[in-house]
Amino acid sequence: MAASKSQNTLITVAPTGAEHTKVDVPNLPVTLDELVATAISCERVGAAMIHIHIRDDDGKPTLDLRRLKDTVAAVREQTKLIVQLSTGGSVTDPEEDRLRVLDALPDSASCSMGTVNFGDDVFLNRWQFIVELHKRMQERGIVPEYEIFDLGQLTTLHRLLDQHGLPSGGHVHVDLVMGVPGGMAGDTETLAAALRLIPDGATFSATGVGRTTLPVLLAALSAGGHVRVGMEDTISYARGERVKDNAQLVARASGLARIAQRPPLDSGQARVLLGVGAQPVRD
Ligand code: KMH
Ligand code: ZN
Repeated sequence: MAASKSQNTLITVAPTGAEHTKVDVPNLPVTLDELVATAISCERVGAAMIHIHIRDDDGKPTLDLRRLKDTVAAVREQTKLIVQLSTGGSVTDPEEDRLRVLDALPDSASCSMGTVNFGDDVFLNRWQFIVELHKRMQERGIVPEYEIFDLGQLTTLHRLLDQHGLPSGGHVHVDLVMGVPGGMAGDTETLAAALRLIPDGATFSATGVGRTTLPVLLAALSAGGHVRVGMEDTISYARGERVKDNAQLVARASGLARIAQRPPLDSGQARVLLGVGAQPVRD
């Protein structure tokens, strides 16, 4: 098995997540206006895709369909970014709400490949639920990003593709989410182990949670992979220094990608790479 190595780098920004609170992290983008402003600034410095979790009026995670649709429309209106909605939500979200996310018809959606301890919580992803997510994305023409929290989940991905076929667009793209307390470690050795299990021809992206951000970013770039950065995964920029905003993290990733001679892909190039259709034409 061999992951496909890419010449250039897809940078995904994950600006919000479901875990941090606005009280603890005041610069976290939680309103639609904040999210759109973040999307614009991150696209300017090299992001081609945005992985979105939304919040309600109290800043709490929500999977409200109306809000999700409005968010997809607003980000499409203001940027050319590939819009990826999270179907992971928060650890307490029921399966039917997570499935309903797909009715907002994003370009892409996350599809987690198994259950994992998630800090003090459990992020539950039953096999039947994974299959349902995969099939609904096939039906709706939504391109999945298979989220991998531990090595065995790559075996599950093979089982899924063997039994239920390729995703919409025909290309397999994996995101290794490393360094979650309860999941795989965020280091070069673990990344190398994961690469041996990635399906032939698939592309991969990696993100390191918390203090594993930089080791994972550098390892992924050196291995021909793509990267995800953002305040969903880390709120510290350096030891003792808080992240200023998401664009700061994207700009750092872009700079390192250029140093690695693998400059950022724009969103048009990223659409071709991932098999995501062109952005819908606006009325
Ligand atoms: N918030 C985590 C429990 C995803 O977006 O698909 C799950 C998560 C994965 O963030
Ligand atoms: Zn997420």
